[in-house]
Amino acid sequence: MTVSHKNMLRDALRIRMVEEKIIELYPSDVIQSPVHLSIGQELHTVALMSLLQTTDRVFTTYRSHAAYLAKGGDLNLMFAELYGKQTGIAKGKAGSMHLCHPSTGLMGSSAIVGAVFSHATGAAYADKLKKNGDIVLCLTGEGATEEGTFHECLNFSALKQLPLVYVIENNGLAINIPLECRQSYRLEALARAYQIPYAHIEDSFNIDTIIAAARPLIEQARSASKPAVIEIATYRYKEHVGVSCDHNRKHRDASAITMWEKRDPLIVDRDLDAYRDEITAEILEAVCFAEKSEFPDHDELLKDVY
Ligand SMILES: Cc1ncc(C[n+]2csc(CCOP(=O)(O)OP(=O)(O)O)c2C)c(N)n1
Repeated sequence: MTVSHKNMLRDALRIRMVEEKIIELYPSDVIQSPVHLSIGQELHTVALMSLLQTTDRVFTTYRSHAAYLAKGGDLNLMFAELYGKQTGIAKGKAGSMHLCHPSTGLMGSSAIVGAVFSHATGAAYADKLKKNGDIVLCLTGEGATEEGTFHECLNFSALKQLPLVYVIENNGLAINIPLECRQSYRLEALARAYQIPYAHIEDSFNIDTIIAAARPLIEQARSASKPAVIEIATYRYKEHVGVSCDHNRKHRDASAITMWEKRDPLIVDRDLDAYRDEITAEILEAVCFAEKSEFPDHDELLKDVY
């Protein structure tokens, strides 16, 4: 295993452990925000972000913890935001669903399904006009591709040849509705209809496969200003929103999680245990920072709000 593979696994484990801490804290109500956990979906996010530069910009959804941390977002500011504190990344106004960290390129996340397609497409258009060599990555679930804005953005980004990669995390569920009840199209055919290059990543736990599929499209977005669609088959371990499991409900097969967990490097690779103490210490420091921080004053309520 290469050093960079080890670093990616470590970074993915860090995201997993941050969310495990959120699960532990959640029943105490100190976290003042709904949470949509990425557990199961961390490794491909880290691998994709490793192909970006700091000035490349990322837009994502309410399921934002993995992208925020993988793009370099500050952990203290994230926990303070989840706690609703003044020191949070958005002074406690954003919560988990709207994390952002512009200085490292995480421009925004949105609870409105599909909204970030147009934000990302606009940002990529700006990059193209400025000729700054940066690219934009837009990370959403497959359910969001059912929104009309996705189709408009594909058309616009193909027409203007924007430096933009749409990454679609296909976890097979939108809340609790399975894919086969929702979509009449295949994403590949849709991308090809707009003459946009497409790659499918079948194994979201295999760093080599992810990098091999994504690198050419990301490089092409940068060097030749071309849009791309990357679809990743993945699995969300927890319920849509909240910290519990939903495998006891009817909408998914309870045996599937065992299949994913058996192959999950963050569970089966015991070498990663070497990183746990150091990550735990970092997380405890961030929680402590959040706990010691003040809540915003009442007169902050309408500041920075448009
Ligand atoms: C415009 C809009 N419609 C509906 C919703 C309610 N909603 C929230 S999440 C979600 C499912 C999205 O699924 P997907 O895009 O696959 O992402 P995942 O949650 O699986 O990451 C829906 C329908 C919303 N937030 N915004």
